[in-house]
Amino acid sequence: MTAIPTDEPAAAKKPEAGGRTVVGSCPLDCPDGCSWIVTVSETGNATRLRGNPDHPFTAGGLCKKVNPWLKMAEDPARLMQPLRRVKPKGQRSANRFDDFEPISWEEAMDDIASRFNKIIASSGPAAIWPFAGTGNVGFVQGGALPVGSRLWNHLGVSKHFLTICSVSGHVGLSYSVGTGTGMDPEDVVNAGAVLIWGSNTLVANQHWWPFVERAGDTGAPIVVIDPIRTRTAARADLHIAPRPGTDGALALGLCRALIAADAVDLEFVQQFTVGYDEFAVSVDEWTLERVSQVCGVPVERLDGLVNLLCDPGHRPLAVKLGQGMQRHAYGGQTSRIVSCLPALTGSYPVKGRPAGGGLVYSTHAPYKLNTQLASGRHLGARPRALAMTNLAANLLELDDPPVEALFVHGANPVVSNPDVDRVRQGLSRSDLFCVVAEIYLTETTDYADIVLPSTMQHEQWEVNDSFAHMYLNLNQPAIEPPGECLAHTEMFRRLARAMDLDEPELFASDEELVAALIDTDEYRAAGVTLESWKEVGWVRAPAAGRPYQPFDDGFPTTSGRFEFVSERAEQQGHGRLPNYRPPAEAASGASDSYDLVAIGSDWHINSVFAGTQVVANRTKAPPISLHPDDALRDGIEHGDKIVVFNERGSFDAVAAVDSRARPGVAATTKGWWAMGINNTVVERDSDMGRGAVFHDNRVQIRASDQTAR
Ligand SMILES: Nc1nc2c(c(=O)[nH]1)N[C@H]1C(S)=C(S)[C@@H](COP(=O)(O)OP(=O)(O)OC[C@H]3O[C@@H](n4cnc5c(=O)[nH]c(N)nc54)[C@H](O)[C@@H]3O)O[C@H]1N2
Ligand SMILES: Nc1nc2c(c(=O)[nH]1)N[C@H]1C(S)=C(S)[C@@H](COP(=O)(O)OP(=O)(O)OC[C@H]3O[C@@H](n4cnc5c(=O)[nH]c(N)nc54)[C@H](O)[C@@H]3O)O[C@H]1N2
Ligand code: SF4
Ligand SMILES: [Mo]
Repeated sequence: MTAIPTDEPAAAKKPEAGGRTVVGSCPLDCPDGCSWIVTVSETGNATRLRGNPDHPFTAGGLCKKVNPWLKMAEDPARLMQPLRRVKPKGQRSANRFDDFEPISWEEAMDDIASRFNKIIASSGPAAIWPFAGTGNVGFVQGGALPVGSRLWNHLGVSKHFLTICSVSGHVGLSYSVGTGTGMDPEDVVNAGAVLIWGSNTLVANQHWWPFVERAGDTGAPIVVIDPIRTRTAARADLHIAPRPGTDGALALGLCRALIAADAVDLEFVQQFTVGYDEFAVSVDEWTLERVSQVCGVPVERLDGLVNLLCDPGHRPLAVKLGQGMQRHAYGGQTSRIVSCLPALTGSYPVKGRPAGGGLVYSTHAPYKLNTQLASGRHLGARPRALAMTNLAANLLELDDPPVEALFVHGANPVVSNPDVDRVRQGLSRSDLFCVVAEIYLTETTDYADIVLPSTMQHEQWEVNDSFAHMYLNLNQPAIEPPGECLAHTEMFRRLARAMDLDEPELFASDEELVAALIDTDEYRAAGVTLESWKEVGWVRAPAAGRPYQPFDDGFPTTSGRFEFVSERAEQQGHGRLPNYRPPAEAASGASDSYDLVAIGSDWHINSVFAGTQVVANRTKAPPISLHPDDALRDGIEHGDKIVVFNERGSFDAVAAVDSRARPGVAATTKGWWAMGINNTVVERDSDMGRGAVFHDNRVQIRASDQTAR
């Protein structure tokens, strides 16, 4: 297999330093779900972290974001004890720690318990909002269930919808495929062509790339559709750069072209789909000329893609559906449209067809964990659900009852949420009680009343799945937590005690919670026990057969088939047929403004570690890449200081004039704490699932008075 592209590939080959090794897993919101090995010295220190060479997807390498993990854990800025705010919210001292006083765990828990009890008595439990982010996406300590669910269910507080990441695509695909799980990404090695649509795979999903390359080695062309010439796009055989948010039009045009060229797999369509005839008529308006106008891509380039898709030698077709194109007003619908391409080309892994094509989006279906038991859903009902991406509106406008307390963990909304100026306003409310469990002081802890020091992954129990493979990783604590850091699970046990609760399920140990997750007939039948799992550290999800043939019994839709037409979509206001609508702000074609697209950085994942000295020593605040034609028009030169602004907010940056972004697009990366990119992003729901519209963002750019040159 092609080597894993990590910046330190030799690390895994160094001889063992001595001491014992503990298998764990990366907790970050990254599709790759790496399994890792921690070496622990005889004195109980973690001395080395490396990728697990035995894990089929990790294959021995981590990534440059996580390689310095142990350094991050020992950073002097790491939180080591509970803190209580002593300065006004929102004002930060030169030394962030000066805004707080250290307190004991007992004081912290008593403060939180008495405030929560007061709020419950006066306004009801719905006034409390547990706000879980993606800093850790595990099932025990992180945002997957999320952690604390047993307590939250028992109290009946507001439910948290983790809408910040991939929800629109999931809902969009539910109307056509019936699920977000379309194929085993490893099976891409058997693909006849790979279409990477709105994903910077080499950076955001790098452990999948070797599998893609293996398909390439056997002659499968690799196509990337992305308004930015990312590292992935630069490596592709064909790169199409549409205007942001116009992918639906492009996909409909490709469907029409396949139909017009008689290149549709009619046998598949007849046997496994519904609504094809109606769909075929509806796409007739999407000629390549029209697509070219809407997407801003020359017809000749589109022709190249059409020829490739029509070639029966390039099947099955594997489409990697990234998150880029769903972060728009009609992002859900776009995902639904793109899912039609593997259907028209007969590529989904159905009975009798080789696995190798379909959609790569999520891999959640085969895990089948007992989340019901682990989260204690039977312990109580939740009165309402609040969307993570509506934080500002929920803090500033919600009534009956208003949000009076937040318990934030693994989230940094002052960097990552949309409309950060309004988020700050909401968090500044003097009547809001805000608890943040963190590993560092962040832009968000500037608004915390109480800060709780969390353990990091190598110090805690955790269970992690992946959204790019089908192995379930077990993370075992390798070392004792430093200072007074506590696992989130322990925080919730202590909080339950401080609130005078006596429901026994609130006090389950971490190992009991881990065991609850695999307490199912399927895991039992596969012989997966906590003990056997501990030894290896990962297990292939029992429901993920090899090859993975999820549609052997039909598609999980109402009709049991892939649905080109969907009654349910029609009832829910999304149209009976897949249909294109332009984005709200992007792709306007106006020559006085840009579509701002901020994607994953090479150096950090979202805002995790992005404000630390370790990262600052390795990289600088990201520049804003502008196309040379745009820069020339606006009198901006490479290295100029610029101001990026719109009616919602502004931020300062440095321009990079290069050919990364297509004309009309300003490209940068997300997560850098001090930059304020999301000051300009609107807090608007996408069409499906209340997803965020991060890339549907029109901004203006001007040179600062003072230039860097
Ligand atoms: N190194 C690194 N890896 C990461 C992350 C990170 O921050 N850093 N973040 C992680 C997280 S949380 C997630 S959700 C995943 C996301 O990973 P991806 O699915 O790769 O999502 P994005 O980074 O949002 O955008 C991917 C690509 O979509 C392109 N794009 C933007 N708008 C459009 C559009 O309208 N149409 C098309 N066709 N393309 C568009 C962008 O230019 C970008 O190259 O990555 C994870 N991996
Ligand atoms: N403009 C723009 N904005 C975006 C996106 C985009 O593409 N463009 N992408 C969006 C996406 S895909 C996502 S997923 C969101 C992410 O947004 P969030 O879910 O808010 O995640 P982060 O901003 O990364 O913040 C995670 C926090 O968790 C902390 N943390 C890390 N590990 C631990 C731990 O073990 N315990 C605790 N308690 N804390 C920990 C980190 O220090 C960090 O402050 O951002 C979104 N924001
Ligand atoms: S961030 Fe992704 S690639 Fe890096 S170690 Fe974690 S799971 Fe692996
Ligand atoms: Mo994400």
